[in-house]
Amino acid sequence: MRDAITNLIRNYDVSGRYLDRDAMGELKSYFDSGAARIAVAALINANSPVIVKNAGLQLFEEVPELIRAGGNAYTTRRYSACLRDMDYYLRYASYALVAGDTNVLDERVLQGLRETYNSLGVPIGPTVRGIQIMKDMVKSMAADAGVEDTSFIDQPFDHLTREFSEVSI
Ligand SMILES: CCC1=C(C)/C(=C/C2=NC(=C\c3[nH]c(/C=C4\NC(=O)[C@H](C)[C@H]4CC)c(C)c3CCC(=O)O)/C(CCC(=O)O)=C2C)NC1=O
Repeated sequence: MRDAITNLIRNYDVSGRYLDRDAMGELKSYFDSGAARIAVAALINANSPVIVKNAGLQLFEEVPELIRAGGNAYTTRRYSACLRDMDYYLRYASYALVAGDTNVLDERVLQGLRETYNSLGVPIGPTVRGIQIMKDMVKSMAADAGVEDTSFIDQPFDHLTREFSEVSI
């Protein structure tokens, strides 16, 4: 598992370089956004059940076939498996936000997931949509809480959806 700092140091160490101006710039931007990253992680922690529940409701409203007979989230077991997956994405996104790096998502979430989803017929498009809905919710909560620049929140969610979308091609 890597974070913004270990990743940077690793890259410089590989080529035996001292930390130069570019490195200082990257470090500065990471530390400058540090307080906001922590604030958003705290927001997610305090609201995760609400975020997951409401994002699920919105997803099923947009794609009602999912919870009809024959849909992948039909039956209470699969409905809760779906919400549990959404909860995984949100929790790991909060780790990646604090780390400033998406490596934790590759290592802990995405590895092998394609095969699992394909074998169980879990549809990728609606999964991507569910992740986008959560991103929008977290961003608007952060804005309401006074976080001025919420653009850094995109990174982990977009990484998840990009990896998923590539998988579905
Ligand atoms: C922390 C990393 C991690 C992830 C990401 C993870 C995902 C994951 N989701 C699964 C199932 C599932 N995932 C879904 C999800 C959905 N179905 C839909 O229609 C929606 C689009 C979507 C919710 C948004 C469903 C319904 C199942 C159960 C499928 C089945 O058993 O038939 C399974 C199969 C085993 C199980 O049911 O527990 C795994 C491994 N497990 C992990 O350990």
